[in-house]
Amino acid sequence: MTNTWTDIANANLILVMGGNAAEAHPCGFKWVTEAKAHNKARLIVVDPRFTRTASVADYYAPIRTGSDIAFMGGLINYLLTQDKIQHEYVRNYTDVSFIVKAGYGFEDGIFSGYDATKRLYTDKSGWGYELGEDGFVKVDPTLQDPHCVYQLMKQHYSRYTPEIASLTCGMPQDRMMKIWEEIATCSTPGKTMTILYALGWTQHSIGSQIIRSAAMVQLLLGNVGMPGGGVNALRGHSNIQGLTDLGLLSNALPGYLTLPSDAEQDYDAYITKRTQKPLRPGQLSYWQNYSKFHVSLMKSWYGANATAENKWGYDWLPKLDIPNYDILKMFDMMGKGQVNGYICQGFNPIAALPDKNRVMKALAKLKWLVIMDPLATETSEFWQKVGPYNDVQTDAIQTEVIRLPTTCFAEEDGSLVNSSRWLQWHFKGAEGPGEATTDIRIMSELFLRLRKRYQEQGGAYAEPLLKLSWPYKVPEEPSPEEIAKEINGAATTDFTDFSGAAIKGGAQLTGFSQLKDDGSTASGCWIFCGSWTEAGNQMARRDNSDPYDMHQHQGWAWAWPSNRRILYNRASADTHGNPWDPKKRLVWWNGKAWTGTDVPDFVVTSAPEAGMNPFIMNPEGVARFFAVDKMNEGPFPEHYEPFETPIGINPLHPNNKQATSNPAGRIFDSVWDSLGVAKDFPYAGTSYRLTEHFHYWSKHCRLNAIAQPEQFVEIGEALAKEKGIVAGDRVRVSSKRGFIEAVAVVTKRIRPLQVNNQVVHQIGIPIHWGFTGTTRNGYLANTLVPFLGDGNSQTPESKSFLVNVEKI
Ligand SMILES: Nc1nc2c(c(=O)[nH]1)N[C@H]1C(S)=C(S)[C@@H](COP(=O)(O)OP(=O)(O)OC[C@H]3O[C@@H](n4cnc5c(=O)[nH]c(N)nc54)[C@H](O)[C@@H]3O)O[C@H]1N2
Ligand SMILES: Nc1nc2c(c(=O)[nH]1)N[C@H]1C(S)=C(S)[C@@H](COP(=O)(O)OP(=O)(O)OC[C@H]3O[C@@H](n4cnc5c(=O)[nH]c(N)nc54)[C@H](O)[C@@H]3O)O[C@H]1N2
Ligand SMILES: [Mo]
Repeated sequence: MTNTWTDIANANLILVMGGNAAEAHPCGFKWVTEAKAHNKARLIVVDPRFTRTASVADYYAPIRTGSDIAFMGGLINYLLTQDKIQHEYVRNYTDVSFIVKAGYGFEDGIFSGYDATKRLYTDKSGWGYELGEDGFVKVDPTLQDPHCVYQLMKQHYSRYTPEIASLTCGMPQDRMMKIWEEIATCSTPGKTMTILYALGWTQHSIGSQIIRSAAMVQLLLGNVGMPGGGVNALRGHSNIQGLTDLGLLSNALPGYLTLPSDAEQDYDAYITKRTQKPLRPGQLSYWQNYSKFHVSLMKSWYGANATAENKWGYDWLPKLDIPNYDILKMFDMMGKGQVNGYICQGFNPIAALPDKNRVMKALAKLKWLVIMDPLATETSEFWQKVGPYNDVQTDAIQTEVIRLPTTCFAEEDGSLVNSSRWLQWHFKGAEGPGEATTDIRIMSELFLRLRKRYQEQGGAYAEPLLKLSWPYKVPEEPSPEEIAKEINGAATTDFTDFSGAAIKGGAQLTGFSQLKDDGSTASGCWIFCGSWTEAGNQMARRDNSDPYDMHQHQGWAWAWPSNRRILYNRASADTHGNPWDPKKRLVWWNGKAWTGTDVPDFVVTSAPEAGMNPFIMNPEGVARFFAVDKMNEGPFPEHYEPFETPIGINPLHPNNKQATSNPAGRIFDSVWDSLGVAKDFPYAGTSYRLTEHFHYWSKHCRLNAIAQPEQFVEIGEALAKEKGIVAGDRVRVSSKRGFIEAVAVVTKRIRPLQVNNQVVHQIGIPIHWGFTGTTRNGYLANTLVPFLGDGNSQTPESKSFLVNVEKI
């Protein structure tokens, strides 16, 4: 989230689109209720289904899965043509006046630089700003230059008329206009809209671009950095925010630092590339501190072994031979027999990943599979035949499965990072049962045994293991406190920090501005620096007071970065440093410094006259409508159809087949044959969760199993009638990849939509059933979903795929 859960209470308008917060985030949803009750906020919900969130909305409109960019593009066009934008904000805090390189182009759905055989934009050289001889961006403050971002954006979205948007989304035009008009009222500085989204936006082959289009809307309205504004990802598992923060993706390092590629063997070049100089005079470009964060990380991992002479152990970092080893790539390799063993920790891939049958075949190619989990999961049992639900030939599977039972979060101390970026400490509630041991212990013992083996016998490139620092009191089981302190970071020696303060060697650091690149500081994750200081564990704080009545709660837990609750909050004040509206005050210039109800996201001594801009993580200091070369399918979001489209063409590019679905989506050659077409599978399937279950493990709990005992699918009344299906019938839902059977729930909550002059029916498929646990056995919903994903995040397209439905 750019903002925080509690800040939703400051919103005037709440748009829930691409998520079902009342159901999937029932606890956080209370802040929506709070905004409605005490701020007279209005709630708009846009979802293919009339959800539990929709049931408490002021206004609801249906949308076809996978078409949100058409809606957002139409909205951008509406805001620009009706002049409903926050002018001063847009002019000063965004890139509208920047001149784009002459090489940038867009024709019939394809941006410049596309290589159709590689299905990638291999030449992104035109996707950037024009730089002057002084090294700074060229601008046209009049916004008249046809190649400035404003004109290019206006031109790009002029195609998204209300007619084409409605035709693509299946949302009636009058309903669409009603929502656009209401959103447009938030372009006045005193009124803010917040957007809450989750998987309804991410689980698409164009998911990242949907979210970008929402960010563009919020920038046009001047709603980023504002109380009650922002673009807010409601995250999933209790610590999934922490997972990305700590760099657990294949191409990441902690704190959003990045792993080098094979081509980056030279340490100095690696650092220089990531240390971008400011692109505007007088601007701060915060990533200029990259080397301080990186060296502190290496000192944290390798201790005294990381020295200036060995470039802080740079050679010990893996170098990527391909951009990333995401989960689709790993299972594709596994399926090709290129993976011997797999350690599966707190993950149930056969249930969670798309195309269950493909995943199962891949697991069967492994020599060994280690499962670290408190439960017997579908993945640990993948080799067992369980009626029709897991139809395998057990004796043909040779994979050796080893189960290592772990405790779960409630059986250990530790911290979780929630959607608000709050690190909250939690305390052990019970001892784990039986042989269960903590994940920390299992991983530590594995490491110690591997290290011993390498020490005794040597081996290929042992240094990364042998040089690791392991300073814990009990090496077999470091305590959560020791690890948390290490992640915060400490001085490795006496030193003087940026403010001139003398820091004693061994002292816990108070914040990332103290980090240095000369080896005198260590920090396992720079953005967490400040979470465990000499003053103690900040994550365990539970002060609920709200002195400014702005719902910021600075004393509750600890938020990264620097206990800041709202990112980019400098943008909540105008160019003179005054809040855009006194009721929406976050930070302001008091004549000497930036101060406020939140920790300023800025250089506190930089006076407004100095002209430094608010978005200090970008070298140009402003927010981008034009994504330069950061996205894989183009600088402006463009609507593409799901890979399995119920209408067969992209209404925006009916004559260009190449632009039907995301030209840079994540798909492997072997997958094309497993895709279905509307002739055979006419309905748009979408999968989702229910309050009563958590994925695939709450079905092991008796009470949850009682609350939702049996697998079902949701079918609209009109389609049910057409198919002769009545509530309670058993139906078969099939895709090109397989089928599931379940009870039919016939409902008014899913209506047929008019899309591109044809009727599209949508089928709702909850995800929670499987063949372990105490609910009735069911089929894994992911039997149906295609094995492909988003062009940037590689997230599978679990929200839009083609199915057929038959009564059994
Ligand atoms: N009770 C419970 N809570 C959970 C979880 C759980 O399993 N159980 N899981 C947690 C996890 S890990 C996550 S990631 C979150 C997910 O949280 P959510 O994303 O809110 O959950 P979902 O039910 O997957 O899907 C959200 C909604 O997106 C809609 N949708 C589908 N396609 C589209 C589309 O193209 N456009 C739009 N606008 N909407 C669309 C669906 O109809 C659905 O109502 O929930 C978390 N919370
Ligand atoms: N079709 C479709 N597929 C989806 C989705 C969808 O909406 N539609 N949603 C996707 C999303 S957003 C998600 S997050 C995934 C979820 O997919 P998974 O993360 O694979 O699902 P969970 O059932 O939450 O599995 C987590 C496992 O962690 C175990 N566990 C709990 N605590 C601990 C612990 O402390 N240590 C260890 N080692 N294990 C522990 C649990 O017992 C459980 O087996 O599914 C994805 N798949
Ligand atoms: Mo998730």
